[in-house]
Amino acid sequence: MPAPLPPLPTMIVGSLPQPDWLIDRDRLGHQFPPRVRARELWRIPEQFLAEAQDDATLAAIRSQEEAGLDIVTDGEIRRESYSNHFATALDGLDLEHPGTVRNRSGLDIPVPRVTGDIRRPAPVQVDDVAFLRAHSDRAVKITVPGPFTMAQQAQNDHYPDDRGLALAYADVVRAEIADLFAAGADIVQVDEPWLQARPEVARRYGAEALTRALEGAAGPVHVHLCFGYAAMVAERPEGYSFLPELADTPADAVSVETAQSHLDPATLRPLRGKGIALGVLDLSTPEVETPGTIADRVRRALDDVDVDRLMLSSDCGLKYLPRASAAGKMRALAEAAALLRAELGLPA
Ligand code: MET
Repeated sequence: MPAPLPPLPTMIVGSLPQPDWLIDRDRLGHQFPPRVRARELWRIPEQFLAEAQDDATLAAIRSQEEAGLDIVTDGEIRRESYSNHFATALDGLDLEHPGTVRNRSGLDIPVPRVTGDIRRPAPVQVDDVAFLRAHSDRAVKITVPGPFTMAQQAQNDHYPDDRGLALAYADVVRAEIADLFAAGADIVQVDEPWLQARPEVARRYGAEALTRALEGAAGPVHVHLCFGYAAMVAERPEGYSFLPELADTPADAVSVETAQSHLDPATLRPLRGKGIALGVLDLSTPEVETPGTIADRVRRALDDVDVDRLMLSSDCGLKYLPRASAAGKMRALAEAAALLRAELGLPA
């Protein structure tokens, strides 16, 4: 069992930069993250790929530990994108003849075409979480794409309506969450960035799909919302278009970006009672901010969130940063937490 978490525990949203020797990073982040399979991006021949991914994952785990983070992830190293790894492992899809969807940058992107009932033939990330559990004594978090986001990143040629598709995704996510906790996850994070990208649709069935996916979870589930990777989405709106709606879902904590969006922390008030994973690392620049700058971003929010339920995180995944910059930012985050604990009289 990992040691109990300190106050203001630190972590990242999930991904870390993958090594250049493992995957073609130029093509990976060229336009938009892959939504269908993208085997051609990996630089390692099939027979050695799993071993190479394990080795790179180990490096990702160690870099978080060395930085001093309290909760570690697998860096999402084995995935081409945060969502396609899980989404393309499901049944009910025609991946050979993809559909298209317009993403939040206005680009038409190839996505899985749903042609039958969405089912999960086998657990998808259980081995990943078991590997993580086996290689770190710290608390471990694993991420899965959320049902609403997957439904938006698919072309529905089967279900009578998109709500039906989202609810079908919710059932497979719920089953996966159960397996991930059973395999040793301390926290499961459900990534739902499209709740923010498609707020009108989200208001119709986003909370319903999420609630169905989280029902009966055997441990703490975080829900992450953001405005997209800085590498692909430059524009940061003033505030979240979908956030108070999460108050009535069973999410234990909500993960939001505040560094790049300069989010007004008052926006978080309706979520009092839930944990908040506050994104305080700006990923729009490789420059490593000082612990003092990060601590200021946290101080801004202290009147609006419960300090005993506050966690410090990155705005989004660190996937598209240079590796050295990601390492520096994680270290600065851990140092900012130490500084704040001392200032607030909290145990280290
Ligand atoms: N868990 C994902 C990551 O860390 C979240 C992506 S949301 C666009 O990259």
